[in-house]
This record gives sequence, structure tokens and C-alpha cells, in this order.
Amino acid sequence: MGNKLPPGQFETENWPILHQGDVYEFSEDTWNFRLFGEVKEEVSLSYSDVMKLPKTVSTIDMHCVTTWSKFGTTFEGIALRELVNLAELNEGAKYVKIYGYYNGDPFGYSANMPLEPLLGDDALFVYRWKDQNHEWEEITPKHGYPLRLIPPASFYLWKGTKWASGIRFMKEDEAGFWEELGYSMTANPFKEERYR
Ligand SMILES: Nc1nc2c(c(=O)[nH]1)N[C@H]1C(S)=C(S)[C@@H](COP(=O)(O)O)O[C@H]1N2
Ligand SMILES: [Mo]
Repeated sequence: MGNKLPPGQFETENWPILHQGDVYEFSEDTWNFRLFGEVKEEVSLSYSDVMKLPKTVSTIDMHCVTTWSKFGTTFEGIALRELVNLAELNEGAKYVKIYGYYNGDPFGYSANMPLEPLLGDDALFVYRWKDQNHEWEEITPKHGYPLRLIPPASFYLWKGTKWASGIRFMKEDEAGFWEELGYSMTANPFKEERYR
């Protein structure tokens, strides 16, 4: 098969850590996950509600806009579509913003994407991982514990919100944290869509 390196990227075997702001410290009592926006009724899930959902294991390549790519990391998580299935969407809800913690604000970070490409086995809210050098282990707080999105490899990794807190469904695409600062709305590494 052979790994396909997107233009302007180099391969790393390590999993670097990049984010803005504080590392969120998980507390099950106060944590919840919200499905809101273009839905008939908002949904709020506890940690145990989320962890009871069906699990998916997938190997997903990661491409960071700072030019590192990591191939062949295997993740266990909850497919984004399992969460989508819990909400009744309004007609025309074609985009999502995935929110996460930023300096204590559960909705301080966000990343926007179209919904349709996120309905497969390669869009997971993950909590465990392994690779050629590591046995299964929980993702560390710095990588987004208890739950962080790993997006399909057709998106740069900033779309992979750490310390995820909810999904907002939208009829129109709307810029998230990095997109507001000039990064790409579509962010396809293979088309080198870094900025907008
Ligand atoms: N909540 C939150 N999620 C975030 C970020 C952030 O600052 N806050 N940074 C993003 C960016 S820019 C990248 S490249 C990836 C890095 O994930 P990693 O540190 O696990 O490699 O997380 C993304 N998710
Ligand atoms: Mo990034």
C-alpha cells in the first residue's frame, strides 16, 4: 500500500503535542457532552452515557499543519456518527463545529467541518491508542483525555479538537478557533489547504 505523504509534510514516529492554553483536567462530575445547534432538541450526555456507546477501532494517519505527519496510529473511540445518531437534526444541517476546552472554557476551542465526511470509521472521539512502538494506552491529558477527536486524514489535525465538549450542527459553514485566525475552512493536507 505505502504511506502517502502529503506535500510539504515530513514523517515522524513520535506523536508531538500541540495546543493553545491549559491542559484540561478531567472531572467526571462536571464533564458533559452537548449536541446542539440545528437539532430538534438539545442532548446532554454524561461521561458514562458517552462511554456506553458502541466502540470503533481504526488506524488513522495524522497530518499537522506544522508539517509533521504520523502514520499508522490505531485508535479506539466512539465514532462521531454514533453521537450524531442521538440527535434529530434539522433539515439542512450540513456542517458541524466540534468544541473543546480552552483555558477552562468548555467551548473555548472549536473546529468546523462538513458533516458528511465525518460519518465513517475514520472520525473518532478517541480515548485509547497504540502504534508500532506502543501497546494500547489511554491518551494522556496533553493529547486530550478523556475524549478528543481524531479527524479523517483528509483534514489537518487542528480539526481534531482535544478535550471535546460538544458538537454544534449548522446550516452554514462557520469558522472555528484557527479558521478565524486565517487557517483553511476545508484543510485538506493532500491539496495543501493550510491557509485561507
Ligand atoms: N481543545 C483544543 N484542541 C486542539 C487544540 C487546542 O489548542 N485546543 N490544538 C489543535 C492543534 S493545532 C493540533 S495540531 C492538534 C494536536 O494534537 P496532538 O497534540 O495530540 O498531536 O490538536 C488540536 N486540538
Ligand atoms: Mo496544529
